[in-house]
Amino acid sequence: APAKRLSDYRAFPFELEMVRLDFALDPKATRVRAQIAIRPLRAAAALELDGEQLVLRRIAIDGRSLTRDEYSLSDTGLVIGAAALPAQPFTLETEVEIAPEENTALDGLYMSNGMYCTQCEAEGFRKITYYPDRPDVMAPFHVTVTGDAPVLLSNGNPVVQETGRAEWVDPWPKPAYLFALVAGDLVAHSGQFTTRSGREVALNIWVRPGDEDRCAFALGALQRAMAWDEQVYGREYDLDVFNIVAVDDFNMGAMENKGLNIFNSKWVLASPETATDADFERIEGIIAHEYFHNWTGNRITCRDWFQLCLKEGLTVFRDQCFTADMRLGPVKRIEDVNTLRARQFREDRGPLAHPPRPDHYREINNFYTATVYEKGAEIVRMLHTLVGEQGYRAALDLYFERHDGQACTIEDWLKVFEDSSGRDLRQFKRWYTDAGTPRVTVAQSYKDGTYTLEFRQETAPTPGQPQKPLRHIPITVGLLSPEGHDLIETTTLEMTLARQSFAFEGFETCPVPSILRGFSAPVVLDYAEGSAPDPAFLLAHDSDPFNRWEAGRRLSLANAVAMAQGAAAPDARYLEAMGALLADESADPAFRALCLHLPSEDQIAQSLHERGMTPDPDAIHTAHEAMITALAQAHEPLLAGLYDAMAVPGDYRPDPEPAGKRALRLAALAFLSRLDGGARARALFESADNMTESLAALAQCIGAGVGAGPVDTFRARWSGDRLVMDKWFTTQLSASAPEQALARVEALVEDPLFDWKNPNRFRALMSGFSGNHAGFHRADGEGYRFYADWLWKLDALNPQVAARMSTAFETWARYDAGRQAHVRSQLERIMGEDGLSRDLSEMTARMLG
Ligand code: BAL
Ligand code: ZN
Repeated sequence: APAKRLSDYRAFPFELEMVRLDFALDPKATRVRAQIAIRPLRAAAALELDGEQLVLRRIAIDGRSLTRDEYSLSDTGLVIGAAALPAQPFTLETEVEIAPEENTALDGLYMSNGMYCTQCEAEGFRKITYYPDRPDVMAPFHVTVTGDAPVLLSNGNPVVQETGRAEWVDPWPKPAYLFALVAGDLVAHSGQFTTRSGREVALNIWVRPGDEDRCAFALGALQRAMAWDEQVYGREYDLDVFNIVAVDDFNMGAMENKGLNIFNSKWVLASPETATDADFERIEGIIAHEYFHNWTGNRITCRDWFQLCLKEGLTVFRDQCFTADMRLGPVKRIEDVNTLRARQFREDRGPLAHPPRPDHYREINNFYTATVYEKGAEIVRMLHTLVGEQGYRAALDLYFERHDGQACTIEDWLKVFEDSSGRDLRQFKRWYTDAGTPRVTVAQSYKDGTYTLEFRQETAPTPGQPQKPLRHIPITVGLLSPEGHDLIETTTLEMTLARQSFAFEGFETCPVPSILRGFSAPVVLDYAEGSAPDPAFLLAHDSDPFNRWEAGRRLSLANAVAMAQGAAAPDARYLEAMGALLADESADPAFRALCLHLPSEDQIAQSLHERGMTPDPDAIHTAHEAMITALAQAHEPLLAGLYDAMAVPGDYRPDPEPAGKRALRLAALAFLSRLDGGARARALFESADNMTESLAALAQCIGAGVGAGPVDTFRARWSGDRLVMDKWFTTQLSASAPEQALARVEALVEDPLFDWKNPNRFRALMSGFSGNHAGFHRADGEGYRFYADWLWKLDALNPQVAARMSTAFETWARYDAGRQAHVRSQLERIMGEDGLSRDLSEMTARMLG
């Protein structure tokens, strides 16, 4: 198929006034009748409807069946010629048959554990009925469902609920990608919320019987999100019910269907015994994210899929701010930047780099990426920084007022900021249209009391974009005295030129710069020769928590890079600085835990590549291990003290305070396990009453090589719990020694619990393996071969997940010629296979370049 292009956008020449759908459910032959009230907007236009894998039984206009020459059918849709269409409003009726049971791609209407469910974003609705499956076509829906399931759900409010039959009305015009239907044997964990104008909303979390005691946290998170959106954005919920359904087989994390969110059960179900602190935090964030889409995505949607980051970048930013408010703001910011660098910077440096708003694609499902989501959120954050808190709220108020009920573009979005703030954002728009991570280099000088920062910016070419115009970059800075006190108020400099200087006057001595506070722009920051502040000083004194952490990371990375190139040990100043931080009881435990997390091996490889060197995965692994051992040896008493002091007495609570203590305790355990042969880990594994400690202890037991005991015990205890078993698969691979990773993964695919058709299980195993950096990047290429075999196998069943998982190969150009040749031969092998999906073929072709 040829690429779709942004420049080809044309408005749809019809308006849909009402959509009535009638489903008669059957696993093998579900019948879908559609009655669509259509108003022509332009004379003599043909009516183009998308449709895939549908068996057409009837098609009529205003009750008259169409003759075969009045429409044409293809694999991708149906076109009714203009001659067959009335000039006045008319009703189109169709009846199709589909087979949910045979739908293994989990896109459209499918079955999971005997339950019917749907996933329509981006283009799944066309597998349900013939329809203009594009986000700019919005309509109210009236849905009737008949079937023998006890619970029958769709979007909107229920108007009929009888045994075997339900009707749902969604009065808010919506695009088809937000349609949802669920039918099955489900039980609800229920609650309610009263909106600020007094609307009573019934809240239900629907799960399989047996899971209802794992819903309370998600329900509370939903109530907190609803209150937060009223307080912070002035946005209120607009239906009488809000339903969430947990589904075991799901391609995505969750989906914001209007009034009927469908969630991967991984991101709803939580109990202390089965979910980790990180899971609890993620669940809260994802529940909020999907809820927030009700306004940013549903009430105001995207004109076309090129604008995906309009809803995703904004909604990620909103969920980040929500979590920051619910938990520890600075810790959340550090976690988000870590994710951004690990996923988006990695994407931006490789063959899959694309702008947050791409201008062409073959398969839109391949663009649900870190660039669209996480970088999209960074762009909204920069707008927030540029116009300030009040300016941001004014812009958002205008956005909702001006565009409610519309399908919008990035241009519309930027225009509300321009109109409400009076700013010119034409240069800023580059962040949306251009790929690549800018590199900002700063040089400092000091003379006669004046301190000057001179910045340079450059962005390397990315696929299809050889020229990189200059960006508008907000750079938030502070200046510190030699004693570590702030000398100025934190201020944001706006860089718009290739080279730009900013002078600060009135200093008796040369200050110490704290640059890019809060990570005010998604750039790589470098220092010119002689201009770098001492990271140990900033780690000890910076009042900006992000930059304090960043200083520690700079130190860690510099040491890791040096050791990967042969340095025998980390330098003494680094060990000393980390020790001082560990001992700093004024620093939050969660913050100290983050400082103790060394950069991952993949991050070290990326850092070497950024510095023009070829990473050697084995040397990186050795260096990483040696750093952990050196830190452990240097600070054993301190670490042991923390391990004991951070134990949290009493019942488990997933709150930020005890979670922070556990994080620090478990970070200390990771070091101590290098010295005690895994004794502490083993004891903790046996005594832990919560999954956070249990899983971390399991990982350390594996790393310390205490034998198969804990691995087998864990499996025996949790074999009936699918979500916990996913963790078991992942942890064995991520924690195993690289030279054992391939043998282990080859054994695990033979485990009867490895259900490769379940996306969570497949991802758990394969991401665990590819996350074992040196194990995956074996010099003999056998890791690549194993992985490619499975991608190809999965592609025949579930192209979306196969394509998503193929990104394990996106970094291949970093490595030596031998590894490159191995990856290339695997990608070429996949490319040469018959029947390859459009999803995986696009990804493979882009990676081959
Ligand atoms: N719209 C797909 C899932 C999400 O981003 O919320
Ligand atoms: Zn989203």
